[in-house]
Amino acid sequence: MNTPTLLRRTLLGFAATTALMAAHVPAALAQAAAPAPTLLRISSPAVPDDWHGKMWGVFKESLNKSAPAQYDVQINLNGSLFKQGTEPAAMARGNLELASISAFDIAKLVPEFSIFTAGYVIRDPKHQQKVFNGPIGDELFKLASEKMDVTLLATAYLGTRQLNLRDNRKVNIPADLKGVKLRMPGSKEWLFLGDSLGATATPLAFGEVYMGLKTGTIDGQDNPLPTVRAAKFYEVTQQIVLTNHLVDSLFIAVSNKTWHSLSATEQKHLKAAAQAAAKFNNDNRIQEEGQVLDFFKKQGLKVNKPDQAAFRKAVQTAYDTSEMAQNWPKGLIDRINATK
Ligand code: KDO
Repeated sequence: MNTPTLLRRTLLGFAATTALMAAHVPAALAQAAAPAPTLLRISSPAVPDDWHGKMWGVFKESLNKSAPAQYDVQINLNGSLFKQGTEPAAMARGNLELASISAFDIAKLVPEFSIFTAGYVIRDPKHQQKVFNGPIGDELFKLASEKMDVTLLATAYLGTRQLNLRDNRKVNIPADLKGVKLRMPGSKEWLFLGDSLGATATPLAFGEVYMGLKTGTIDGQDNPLPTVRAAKFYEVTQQIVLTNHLVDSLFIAVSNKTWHSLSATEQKHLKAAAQAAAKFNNDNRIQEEGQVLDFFKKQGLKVNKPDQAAFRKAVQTAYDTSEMAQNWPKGLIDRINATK
């Protein structure tokens, strides 16, 4: 082959390669231009079998439908990403986008919110939804946004807390709990609740409760009954005492950094997903609470109905005379009671 032929072939080859590249450039560019999905990291101490663990699957599904491929939703249960109670700090630092946080978590930074950590304030799940989805919720959620930099998107019913004890002691009134080491989550508001029931409140993280009950480092714990089932506490306890002492809430919260980075439509999708998740949790939990006592009885647990009025009186007296109550906005307790 003489040199001009070689040159011509080389030039032809170069032209072909350039044309091939040009044909692929728009596709490559389009790929590079597609925005990366927004990362939504979720952390919860819930066990996967509990409704407020499963509700995050509903959240993810809802977003996949309303905004396909727009979000990378990462669900971390069992406290595997952040320890129970540390979620608000993680959100503030920008390490976490979403969590379900309790009134107790909020009360640490928003003392007005501690009214919802008090026993026998919220009457039942319906009352809870009315309170938080109305003007009281609006006012207090605004405070949470200002003081914690999170937006509360929906209120999930965690269930009504009951006592669950290792032994079969007779418990009718608060005095019967004297000296009982009752595990509570580790904050002063939780410990106050445990003490107000007449027990000796002992702090312990949720993930350590099963072993604590098994080995006897604690005498009992309090949680809603679906959680007693899902976390298998019934395997290491002998008795349920139906005190109904706290109609408990979890608020689906998103960090304001994430919330304010979203368009109005995106915010609408996120809120709808949180509300669908809460509804799924609430419906299933209420239904389970209506049935689960039979399950415990079949497992050999005693179910004891104590003098609830005596517990209510002791708990309400403790709160009314507490320092905490001084932070409650004037007239709020009456407004909560009047919410129908
Ligand atoms: C618990 O530790 O007893 C508690 O019920 C407290 C709640 O606020 C919430 O953190 C819950 O645990 C976890 O989600 C595990 O169910």
